[in-house]
Amino acid sequence: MKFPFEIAAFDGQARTGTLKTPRGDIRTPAFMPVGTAGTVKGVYMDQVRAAGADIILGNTYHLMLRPGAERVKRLGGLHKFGGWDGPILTDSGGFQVWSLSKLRKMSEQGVEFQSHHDGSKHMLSPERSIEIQADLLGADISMQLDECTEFPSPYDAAAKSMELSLRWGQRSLAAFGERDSQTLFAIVQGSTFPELRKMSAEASVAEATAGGYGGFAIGGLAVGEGHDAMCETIDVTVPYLPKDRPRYLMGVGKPVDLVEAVARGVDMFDCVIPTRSGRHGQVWTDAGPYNIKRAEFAEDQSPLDASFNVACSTDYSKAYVHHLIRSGELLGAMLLSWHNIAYFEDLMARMRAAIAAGEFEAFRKTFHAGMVKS
Ligand code: PRF
Repeated sequence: MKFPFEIAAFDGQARTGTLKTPRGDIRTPAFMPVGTAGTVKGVYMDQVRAAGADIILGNTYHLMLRPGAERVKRLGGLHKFGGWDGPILTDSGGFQVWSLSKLRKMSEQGVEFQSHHDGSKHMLSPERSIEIQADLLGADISMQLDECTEFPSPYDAAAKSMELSLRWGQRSLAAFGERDSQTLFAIVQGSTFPELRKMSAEASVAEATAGGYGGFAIGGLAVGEGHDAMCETIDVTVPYLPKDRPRYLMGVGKPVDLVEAVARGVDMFDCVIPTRSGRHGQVWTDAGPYNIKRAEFAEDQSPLDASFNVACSTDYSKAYVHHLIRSGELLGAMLLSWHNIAYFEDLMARMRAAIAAGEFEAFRKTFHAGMVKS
């Protein structure tokens, strides 16, 4: 089914609304914390929820290898297994094979790869990816299997790769069929070539099989092209996507990327930055990130971020978190992951409010003016 998507307000290209799912509403623009292996690393699910996340992401690739998709199914599905009763979006696996598995063989059929854990051999086809996501894990939103085109790629190679993703999209749709309470998103590819992005988007939108896609993702970005080329590619893709369906920019990004993509009409994001950079001591703020390991914080008794009404940000001093991270203590990684997720979710909430008030341009300017580094 296509989940109802109610857009409450537009401000320029930016829009705010609600994607309604049987497991709860997703307020857009939305940031989805990444729960790769059934856990948002280092953060309790109730903290994720309290930080303002409506939906989290899970990964086919990781879960099929460990603990195994059939096992997750036997244990009641991913929601029950991981203790998250809100919506879950799963990525289809191709991108993680591309970025994590050294040995992979692409064919029309799918992608054959060796596990990065133990070298065991596996096959991921569009049909198997849908079976894992929708039937075994029980994802609310499944993604078509795609090929993330390498950057840079010559035009012909990017065209071939995009066309393969289109064929895999058709097979993903056919395998998905009609479902009462789950939906499937397409992924637009085409590297940074405007004509390829147009072709990919138009062909995915035209796909009428089984009612078509419930949403449209922009894949193949944040792979080395840089912020400006990413923004230009979003600009040439969005006009070919339906206004009344959610748009999801995959694997993005830094706060400045989120603000600029929202300005261009993107509704959903996911990224490991809040948790991954938190584990390395980075603290995200409106002025950009700073590293708590720096010597100047060794005796700084001020809280991580006094402007935030979240315990991790107000109840622990910079000096304490500096000590925890320098000592490799688990709690340091946990507190910063939690703070960073709260920061990203708060940024989305401020963008939603600014769009609703017709003040997004003012917000965007203030945001850029305050950003001293990123
Ligand atoms: N495809 C899929 N997942 C992704 C990407 C993609 O292109 C990206 C690109 N940044 C992140 N995650 N399936």
